Parts: sequence; C-alpha cells; structure tokens
Amino acid sequence: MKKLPFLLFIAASIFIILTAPASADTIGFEDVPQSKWNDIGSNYSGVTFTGAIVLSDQTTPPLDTTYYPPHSGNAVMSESYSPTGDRADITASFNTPTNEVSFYYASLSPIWLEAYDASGSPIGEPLEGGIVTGENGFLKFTSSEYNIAYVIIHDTGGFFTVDDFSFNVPVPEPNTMLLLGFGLIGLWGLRKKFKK
Ligand SMILES: [Ca+2]
Repeated sequence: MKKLPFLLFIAASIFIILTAPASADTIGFEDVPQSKWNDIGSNYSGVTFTGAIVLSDQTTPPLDTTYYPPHSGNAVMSESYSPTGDRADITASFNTPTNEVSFYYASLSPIWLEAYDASGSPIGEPLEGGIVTGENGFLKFTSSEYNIAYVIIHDTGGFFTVDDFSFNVPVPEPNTMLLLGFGLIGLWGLRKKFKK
C-alpha cells in the first residue's frame, strides 16, 4: 500500500489546482530600485511598463503628496518625462494575457484605461476616470476572457499618478491538464491494485 499516500497526494494536488481561483498580482511601486526610477520597465515579473517612472518622497523632484497621495506606502507610478515636455502614455504589457486590470490613481484631468488584445485590437470601450486630487480614484477593467495583452493609461493633458496596479494571473492550464493526466493514470493504477 506504499503507493496509496502518493496517489492521495496526486489527487489532492489535482483538487487544489482545479479549485484555485485566478490569483491577482498587486504592484505598489515601493520596492523599485533607484536605477529604475526613470524606467520601471520589467522590474516586476509578469508585466512590463513603458513610459512609466516612479515618484516618491525620495525622488527628484519628490512626489507632491498633497495632490497625489500614494494609495500604499510612499511611492507611485507616473508618466515619463519627454524632451518635448509632453508626457508619454503608460503601457503595461502582460507576459500572459489577463482578464482584469485595476489601479488607484490621482489626476488633474480625466484619465483613460484602454485594453487591447494580442493583435492590437481594442477590447470593449475604454474606461474613463474623472479628475481626482488629494485622494485616490479607482478604475477596473474586466474582460470576459483572458485576452488582455496590454493596457494603455493616459490622461488628457494634465498629470497623473497610479498606485497598487493589479492584474489577474490565470491558472496555468497546461499544468492542470498534466496533473489531470497523472491523476487519471494514478486512479487507473489504484483500480488495478484493488482488483488484485
Ligand atoms: Ca505605493
């Protein structure tokens, strides 16, 4: 009966994997190294930011927390500066397409959250967030499937900050199928054992 504990382990693993909800990654921008302050880039696993910098009480210039209070800690994400004085849109590209993206923000002008699939086609209607200063607004975009390859965040000419950027990480289907396969083999083995 030595195989039984192993088979029970396999069965338990399958149960856990199959019932695990999609987990969410939340990025608070607190732990960005100084060398990445001007380009957060791929500092975090699962997502790459472009056009994004970190602002905090440690940066130069420091974050104006009166108008743009962080939702967590001392640091937020904001738009990159550009030589022309315009600010870039922030793009967040996901390693694995997600079905939900959300963040807290403060902005001097209305801001937009646009979601796109892997072929660059827009998903649904862009979300608009109103002017919020001195506190945090919240935007959440949800898709019916895991097809959000990237999102673009932009305002309409002012300045904005983003904090606690969150996205769903899908349950890895291939692993689920692999474990299901092992489980079926295990059950088959168990059935043979009890038949003897
Ligand atoms: Ca923060």
